[in-house]
Amino acid sequence: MNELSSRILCRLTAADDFLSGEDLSVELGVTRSAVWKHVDLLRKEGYQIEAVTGRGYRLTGLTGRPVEAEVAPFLTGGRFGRKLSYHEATLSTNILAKALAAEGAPEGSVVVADCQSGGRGRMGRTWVSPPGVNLYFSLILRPKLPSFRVPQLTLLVAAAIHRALSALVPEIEVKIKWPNDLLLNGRKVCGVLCEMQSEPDLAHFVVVGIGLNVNQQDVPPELQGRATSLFLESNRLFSRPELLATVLNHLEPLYDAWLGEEDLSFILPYLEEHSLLHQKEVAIDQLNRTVRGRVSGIGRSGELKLEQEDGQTCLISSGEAHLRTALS
Ligand code: BT5
Repeated sequence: MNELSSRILCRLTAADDFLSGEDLSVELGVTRSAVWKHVDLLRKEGYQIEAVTGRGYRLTGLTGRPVEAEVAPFLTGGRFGRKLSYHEATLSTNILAKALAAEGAPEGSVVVADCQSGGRGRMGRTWVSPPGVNLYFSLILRPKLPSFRVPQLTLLVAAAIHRALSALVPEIEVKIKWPNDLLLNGRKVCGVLCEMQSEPDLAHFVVVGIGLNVNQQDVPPELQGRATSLFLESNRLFSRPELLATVLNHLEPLYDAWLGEEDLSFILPYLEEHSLLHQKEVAIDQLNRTVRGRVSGIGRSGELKLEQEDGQTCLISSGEAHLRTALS
């Protein structure tokens, strides 16, 4: 959607009544025929806009796409999501957001796509991103903190998503799987990928990428048994704009609180309470080794506390965790 269409749509969604074409053209600094042309473009995108001579334009139907004008009415915070760029298709919202951040986009800016052709997970993995059903978005953050604190963000974001999902889908228990997954009934519904540009003493920016399976009705063969969606677990369809705003609304105050703290101590009880791995036997695959043990908690910087067979406790800061069965 182009800039002018988006601004007209934002004004129409915020208005309670008709907006005159004259007022819109003055406010946006364009001709009345430009306003008319962009209203027509919005209609072609699926928006229902009534036009009445002498009164102007009134919005009567939205599309349910996570564009700025549809997300904004649900936002409660001052920064996160207030600037939002929407793309029908892109390679990866994290790649777009990193380019925007490098150009100086402010903290809280969000990039959303309806689908991704190269959605990314950690360590070169792929995030399956079909169109029309899910949320794929990236949030730009500029924490004025030394870069060693940035890895804590992944679990902080997971906690915020957990709160958002628990509020919207109270009938289902949501679990956080260290370090970056959210699960419903043991299957992955959401993944977080944080990427940072920094110097040792200062993080320049962080891009927080979130993929959330919302209304997807079938799981692709390669993810059978491992992935799910909010729809598949609850049999309800969700508004993507409302869901996106709800995640941002929970994350903004949590992030602000974290900036004033030394570490994740303030949220550890919450993370441990909702952790899938807490007090479980696990195997953690790292680059060139697998570590086994029983999870006894989460460290202040977000590490997994693992009690090993020899009785020693070690702190694991990265890796892929698996619950151990009797055989593994
Ligand atoms: C993640 O990586 O879970 C991070 C995913 C972040 C995706 C978002 S979408 C918006 C933004 N732009 C991007 O390009 N990325 C971010 P990881 O822990 O490495 O998990 C990846 C693994 O999850 C894959 O190897 C699959 O096994 C599984 N997977 C892939 N697509 C999935 C999906 N749609 N739902 C559930 N599981 C999926």
